[in-house]
Parts: sequence; C-alpha cells; structure tokens
Amino acid sequence: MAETTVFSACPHDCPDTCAMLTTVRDGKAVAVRGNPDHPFTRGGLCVKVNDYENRVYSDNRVLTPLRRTGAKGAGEFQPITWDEALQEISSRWTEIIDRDGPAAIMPYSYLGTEGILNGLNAGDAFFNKLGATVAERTFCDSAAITAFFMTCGPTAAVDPESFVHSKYIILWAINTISNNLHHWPFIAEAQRRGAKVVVIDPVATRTAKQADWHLPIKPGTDAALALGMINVIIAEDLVDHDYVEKYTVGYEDLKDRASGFTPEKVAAITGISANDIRTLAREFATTQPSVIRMGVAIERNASGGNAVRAMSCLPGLVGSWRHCGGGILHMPIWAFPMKWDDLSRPDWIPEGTPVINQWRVGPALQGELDQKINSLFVYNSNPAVVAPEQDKILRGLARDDLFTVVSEHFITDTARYADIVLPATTQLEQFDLMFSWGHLYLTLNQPAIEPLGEAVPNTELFRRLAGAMGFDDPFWHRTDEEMAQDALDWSSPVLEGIDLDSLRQTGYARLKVGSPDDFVPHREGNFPTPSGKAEFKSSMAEVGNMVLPLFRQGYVAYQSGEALDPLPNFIPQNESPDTNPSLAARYPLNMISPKSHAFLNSSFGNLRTQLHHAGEQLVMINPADAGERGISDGGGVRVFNDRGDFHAVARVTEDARPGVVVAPMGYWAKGSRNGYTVNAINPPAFADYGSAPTFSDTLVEVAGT
Ligand SMILES: Nc1nc2c(c(=O)[nH]1)N[C@H]1C(S)=C(S)[C@@H](COP(=O)(O)OP(=O)(O)OC[C@H]3O[C@@H](n4cnc5c(=O)[nH]c(N)nc54)[C@H](O)[C@@H]3O)O[C@H]1N2
Ligand SMILES: Nc1nc2c(c(=O)[nH]1)N[C@H]1C(S)=C(S)[C@@H](COP(=O)(O)OP(=O)(O)OC[C@H]3O[C@@H](n4cnc5c(=O)[nH]c(N)nc54)[C@H](O)[C@@H]3O)O[C@H]1N2
Ligand code: SF4
Ligand SMILES: [Mo]
Repeated sequence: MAETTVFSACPHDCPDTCAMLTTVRDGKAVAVRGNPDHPFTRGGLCVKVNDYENRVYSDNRVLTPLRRTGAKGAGEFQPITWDEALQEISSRWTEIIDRDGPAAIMPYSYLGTEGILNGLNAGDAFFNKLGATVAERTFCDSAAITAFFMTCGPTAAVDPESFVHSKYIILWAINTISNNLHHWPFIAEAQRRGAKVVVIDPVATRTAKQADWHLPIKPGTDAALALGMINVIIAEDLVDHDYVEKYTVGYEDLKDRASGFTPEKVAAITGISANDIRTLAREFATTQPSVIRMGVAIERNASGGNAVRAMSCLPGLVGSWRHCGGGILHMPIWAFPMKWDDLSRPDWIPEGTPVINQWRVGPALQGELDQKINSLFVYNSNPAVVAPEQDKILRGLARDDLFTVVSEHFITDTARYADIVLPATTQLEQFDLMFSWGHLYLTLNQPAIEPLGEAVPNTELFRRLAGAMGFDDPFWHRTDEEMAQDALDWSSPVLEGIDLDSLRQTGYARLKVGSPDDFVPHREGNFPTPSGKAEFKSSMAEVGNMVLPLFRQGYVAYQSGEALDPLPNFIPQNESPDTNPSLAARYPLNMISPKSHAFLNSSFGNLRTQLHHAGEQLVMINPADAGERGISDGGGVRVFNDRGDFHAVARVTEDARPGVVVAPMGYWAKGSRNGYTVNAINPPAFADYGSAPTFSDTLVEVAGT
C-alpha cells in the first residue's frame, strides 16, 4: 500500500496556525496530526481539527456547482456544470452592472481559510477590477490593531514562545486553552518556573481555572481597570523613570488622565475590589519580566480601543519591554513581510466606489444604505451566523431580486439562500502558504490529495470568474506558486535563506527574527511609531479613526479625519445601567458571546464530532440570576431583547459572574430550537475605534420556556 506523509497546515482562523502532517494512502487522506518537530505545534492539533479528514470526506460536502431549485432558504439545489454556473453568473452580473452599476454587487468574505493565497484577500483583486462595492472587514481585532498601532506601532512586540521567561503573565480577555491552545504549554512552563498567571475575564473559563488568580471583571470595563493600574503605578512611584524618559512620550499627560481613575472609583466600575486593583498593579510593576497577552474580545465594547490603548501603555511605564518575555503581545503577524497591495490590487478600485462595512450586511440587504445591493458573493464566510442583525440578514438573503452566489464546502445557513453554490476545496486539496497571527513561523501547505468532485481553490475560482467577465490581465494567468512568489517580499531579511524549495523540505520555517530566548525588540525603544517611542499620548490620534488596508480590499487606510482623544480613557458600555437605565430595567443581564471550544467560529457547527462536543446552543447563567427567574440547569430558555430572541439550554453555573450571561457563538440555525442564534440579538453599534463590533455591550433578559 502506497503511503506518504505530506506537509499541511491548519487553514483555520486561529492564532496557532498548526503545522500538520497528512497521511495519504492510495490517494486518500487517512489521518492528520500535528508536526512534532514544529516548536509551537509540538505534535498536537485540537478537538476541531483532529479529525479534519472527516470534514474533507463528509457526505455533505458540496462537490459540484449547484443551482437553486426550491424557495430561497429551503436548501434545494440541483447540480450544474461549471460552464453553466459561470455563464449564469456573468450574464446576471452583466445585467446588474448595465442597470445599476457594478457597485450593486457586494463581496462578502473573511477567514474560512487563513491561507495567504486563498484567505483574507483572495477575491479582492477580482472585485476591485469589477468595480464592486468595497466590503470593509472589521470582524476581528480592528479596534485593537488601531489602538496598538497608536501606542506601539506595527510590531510583533513579544514572541509567544518567550513567555517561558515571564514571571508575571496577565491573560486579558483571552481564553487561551480553548482559543489559542498551543500557547498554553509556554505559559504552563513559566508557571512551573514560578510565574504567576492572572486571568481577567467575566467567566471562569477553562483558562481561568488553571490560573493562579482569576479576576471576574464586568464586561466592557477593562479600560477603567488598565487606567486604574496606571493610577496606582504612578501614585506609588513604581514607574521605570529611565525607560519612560528615554523611550516613551506623553508621561505627564497620561499621569494627568489616570489621576481620575483611583482604585475606589475603578472598583465601582469594574466590580474588582480596590485592594485587588492595587495588588494587580503592584505585582505587574515589580515582578519582571511582566507580560500581557490580550484577546480579541477586549475590543468588543464602547471602550474597546481605549482599553487596548491603556493596556499598551503599561509595559512602557514599568519597563517590561527591557526583558525577554516582557511587554504586551497582540499579534505577531506584523513580522511577516506581506505585500498586501499585490494581493489586493487597490489600484484597480474605480474612484468613488462606495464602501460598506460587512457588519452592516443586514441593513445593506434591506436597502437601508445609500448603495443598493442586488448581488452578494460570499466566500470564506457565513454571514447568516457570524454577523449581527441576523433577522435582517436572513430576510435580505430571501429577497427574490437578490442574486446570491456562495462558494463553500457545505450548505451553510448562508448557502441555503444562494442562487448558485460553487464547490470549494479544503486545505488538503490545495496549495497555500500560511502566515500566523499567533507565532513567528511561515508554514507551507502542499496539496495532499486531488480535489474532490469539481471543487476548486479560491485562487482558481477567481481565475475562472475573471475569465468569465473577460479580464485578461496577466495577473489572472499566474499559477498558485507564482502567486506565492508575488505575495511576500522574499528579499526581506526575515526570510533570508527561506524559499519555496526550502519549505518543501521542512514544511515550515521560523522567521529570521532572533531566538525566543533573546527576542527583545523594544529593549531600547525602537517602536515603529511616528516618534519611534511608545506613545502614551498618540500622535496618530490626530488623523482620526482608522481602518487598515488589509481589512479593506487593500484600499488606502481609511481615516475618518475626526481626531481621536490622544490619551486613553474609559467610555461606559453602550448598553448598561449607567448609559441606558430604562433599557437596563427591562433587560438587566449583560450577554457576551465568546468562542465555542469545539467550533471555529461557525465552521464545524455541522460536523458530528464537534457537535457532539458542543451540544445545542447553550447559555451560562449564574445561580443567583437563574434562581430569580425560576430557571434550572438543563432547562430551555429564551434569551431576548428588542432586537429579537434565540432559544438555548440553560447551564446554571458559578462560572458566569452574576449579571452576566454567556452564549457561545458559532451554532448553526438547527443548533438552536427557534432557528436563531446569538447574533439575532447582538447590537449593530461600532466600538470606539476601527469599526469593531460591540458584542459585549448587549443587554438581554432570559426566561424559561
Ligand atoms: N475553539 C475556538 N478557538 C478559536 C475560535 C473559535 O471560534 N473557537 N476563533 C478564533 C478567532 S477568529 C478568534 S478572533 C480568537 C478569539 O479568541 P479570544 O479573544 O480568546 O475570544 P473570545 O472567546 O471571544 O473571548 C475571550 C474571553 O474574553 C471574555 N470576555 C468577553 N467580553 C469581555 C470583556 O469585556 N472584558 C474581558 N476582560 N473579557 C471579556 C470571554 O468571556 C472569553 O472567555 O479565537 C480563535 N480561536
Ligand atoms: N456574536 C459573535 N459574533 C462573532 C464573533 C463573536 O465572538 N461573537 N466573532 C467574530 C470573529 S472574531 C470572526 S473572525 C468572525 C468569523 O466569521 P467567518 O470568517 O465568516 O467564519 P466562519 O463562520 O468559520 O465561516 C467561514 C466559512 O468559510 C468556509 N470556507 C472554509 N474554507 C474555505 C475555502 O477555502 N473557500 C471557500 N470559498 N470557503 C471556505 C467554511 O466552510 C465556513 O462556512 O465572526 C465574528 N462574529
Ligand atoms: S484550529 Fe487552531 S489549534 Fe486547532 S489545529 Fe488549527 S491552528 Fe491548531
Ligand atoms: Mo476572529
């Protein structure tokens, strides 16, 4: 029996970007496992991807193009050929372009795969050439990135592997063991060597349970906590004055701003006692190297960007940046020498093309925005589940006059509404290269098997669409490997000695950025900010709110022009007893919707192993809140507010702090008893920076069913 092992890479939108080994027997992938040689993967995958071959060979895979035969949403289709599908798409689009202009077509995409070729930017060049509406993708980290850039600039900042050297680790709004699993061994190693691990999270997550100290903060109040820490550090003179003087700007202004955030005042806002705030600040300042690892949920509130601004000031204030394993870790992705503009071709965007933020797809499909959308093209995403205003999205997708095309592995809740479904390959059937937003390795993914049925990678999908629309630029005639040559700056010093040939030998390569035992990029400042220093007072605030090019089809970074506060501040949640007492009287509970342990966003929400693990849509509620409402563990409940409702099973547990209910996201419609999930009731409002969502600012009521 012919058996080979192929270098693969987990495609998912997860900071771990695991290097996989795929075992292929007689042309069939029979198993995947983590590459044991890879220093971050260390031979293990996770509950989502351990049986990836079952995703690949699932009976429910879409393997040919399909045309809708039943009503929209019924999920009834018949197979057609690629020629028929392309013919129909090009004739419908030509009709729409002639009648309404190309901006009536809107792409919708995110990170179904994170591959450099098939992922985030895979369709940008095509839609830019077409003149379609520019779809702004601020799904994840857009507020945090903006805030981090304003303070520290685009820097990898801390090697996650360097955490073994840390002595004080704050895991802030991150559920490492569920969402960034492969970072955990480095943290656990530090803990064994004597480090203290602190988790700041409203929920006693799997991660919080392994920590030395869990601070169950009220959602949306982290900016106040960080400012309170700054207040204590300055008041008790725990400042590294030498570092502050040489390598930071705006100390006096920050001192002024933080003076209002006394521990007592912050305790009232955050629900964390003044004593605990003092202890946290003192320990963080004096136990070096101290480090913060922030999660994505930190940004999902009215003060999210400001929280990251304040947190990013902390290491400069106490000099953590001097040490290996000290500082604040956001996303090491900035170390990868990406050529975003070559991938996206922003130069092809016709002047005056409208921009619609993807979070607003519901209103866009309802015709509530200036630009009318008459065709939606979805790939790498599942808006029916992942975006707020679910009801508007579903009603929009049901519109008879909307021409919807979805490229997918499965008939998702979105694809059910498509006029045409196109079959996409999985990672085992395609070539790609992976950057990472959680470590410093470039990973190769070689095709392990032939594409199943008529599935094609996104690269080929857009080549075919370009052909159908008559685009004949040489850009569309490149092979995947030629595209990989163009997508990165291979002459960058961080890729010295690394090329596709060397990657074929090893499967992955660490960027040439020094070793994790001596990765201290900001020992002497050197921040990639306008001043070259850590900017407590941000000079970039003047240009106003930003959305970065990679989120915008390579469009020039959008700047609102309206200047931001140059100093971090705390802004109360949009929906809270303080800001909206009458709403809070009717809907007294604060819902958050974090990631599910067994799903990857909505991916795997249809697969047996992962569904078995996740069960049906659940909501965690504290015994005190459950008792008041007569809700018992395992009982059915309705979670609702003025925007809508969804049904769930109650899990009555002290793990949720009083006043907070926790409904993991990612369930498909059939995972909930009434066909709606958390995003039916999440708000459409944006956070303070970067058009990030405000899912943690959601007031709800829960009632037994
Ligand atoms: N298993 C699994 N792993 C994943 C994913 C998945 O869907 N499933 N998705 C991937 C993606 S796309 C992303 S962006 C990352 C996200 O990774 P994380 O940032 O870890 O994401 P979340 O689970 O949304 O939130 C983390 C924690 O923040 C807490 N939280 C919510 N609101 C607040 C708040 O206001 N303040 C504080 N301090 N804590 C708060 C939640 O209770 C939760 O435990 O995970 C990636 N990894
Ligand atoms: N309430 C709430 N909502 C959230 C979040 C939250 O925490 N709470 N998190 C937000 C975050 S952080 C994120 S990142 C987004 C994630 O939102 P999405 O990126 O939309 O994530 P998925 O739901 O996993 O959908 C990806 C889809 O792409 C498909 N796919 C995979 N590979 C390919 C491929 O190669 N080609 C094509 N054509 N399709 C492919 C998969 O089958 C899947 O259906 O959700 C956001 N929504
Ligand atoms: S989802 Fe994350 S942890 Fe799981 S295999 Fe993929 S990269 Fe690794
Ligand atoms: Mo995300």
